[in-house]
Amino acid sequence: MTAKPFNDTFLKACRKEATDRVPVWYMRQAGRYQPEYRAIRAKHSFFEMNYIPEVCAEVTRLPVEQLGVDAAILFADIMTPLKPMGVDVNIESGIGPVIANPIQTLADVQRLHDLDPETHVPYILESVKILRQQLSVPLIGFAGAPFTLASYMIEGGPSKHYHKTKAFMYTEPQTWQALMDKLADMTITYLKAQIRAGAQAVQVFDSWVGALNAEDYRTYITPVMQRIFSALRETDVPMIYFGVGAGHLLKEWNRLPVDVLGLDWRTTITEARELGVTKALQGNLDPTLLLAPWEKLESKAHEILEEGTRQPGFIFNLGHGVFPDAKVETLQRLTHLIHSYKREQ
Ligand code: 1CP
Repeated sequence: MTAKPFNDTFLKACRKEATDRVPVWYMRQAGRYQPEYRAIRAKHSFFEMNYIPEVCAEVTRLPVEQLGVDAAILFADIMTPLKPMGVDVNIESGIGPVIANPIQTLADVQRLHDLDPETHVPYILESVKILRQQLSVPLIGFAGAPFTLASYMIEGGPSKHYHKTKAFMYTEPQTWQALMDKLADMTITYLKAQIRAGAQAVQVFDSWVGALNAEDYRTYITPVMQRIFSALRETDVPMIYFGVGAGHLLKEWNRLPVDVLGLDWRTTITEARELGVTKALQGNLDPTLLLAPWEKLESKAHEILEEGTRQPGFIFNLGHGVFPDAKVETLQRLTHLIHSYKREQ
């Protein structure tokens, strides 16, 4: 069997180079909507799937083979590196991460270990190496951003309003800073290790940072994100920054040394461009449309393709992750639609 030629459309789009078709991948493209995933998950806990590189690689490859997407994202969670740092976290089915020892004091922050990827998460690096040999599309490594990780560590699990997190930030600014610094160190070290092992792009998930207004973002978050992306600039892989409901932060984000900004469905690509965003863009189909009639999904996907392809530097994705009740066939059909799209000149 001859190996497939390497498909670099995703990497080209990250660098704002012209591509002959629009690249696409989906956040949470590996997950419960796939019967094959559910069968593997029935045999292992979430973290066990991380610990066994062959399982991790299989689950990572599944959507590439099944959907024909243009990038793979390493199968892990933003919580994966926190466990060896001393965070007692479990992924509970139907809930998400649940933390038994939430952060409350400076002593709790100081007790967190520094991450040493080679000793703490060797299985992640091994999975990256295996995947690089198996894949003919780029492999995206990823990490959670400090605000989003802190929200789980302080709340003890998923949250709606992040009120404990924000109260902590306003009330204990020095402890908050210590926590941000610790998490930023981890993010940099972890992503650099993934890149050394072979990750060809990285995405930093700041899913919940949209809970902050622009002024608080500038005060409490910009410096730490600036530090993370500047440190990663030393590598030459493209960097993507994503958050949900963060349209009001786009001007701030556009000043960060990052290559691609991930949008959710609340901000259109045209609106982002009108705000002065110059980076490559990724997004932004509302994932609930995967559950809508095909005509509705098709017309919105078309609109996004037209907006996105007005200039080079566009990667089709959802505005957030695939829901467990989406259908594999819908994602296959959507991928085909995106790949067949030709812009009318
Ligand atoms: O294909 C992929 O994208 C798989 C790899 C992946 C990634 C990139 C998983 C597997 N999780 C993540 C990132 C992640 N995890 C984020 C950022 C992206 C996003 O906003 O969705 C966040 C916020 C988490 C935290 C998390 N882990 C949640 C969300 C909980 C909440 O606050 O609403 C959940 C449900 C998990 C568990 C999880 N992680 C990944 C999967 C497939 C699952 C479900 C596990 C299961 O089978 O029970």
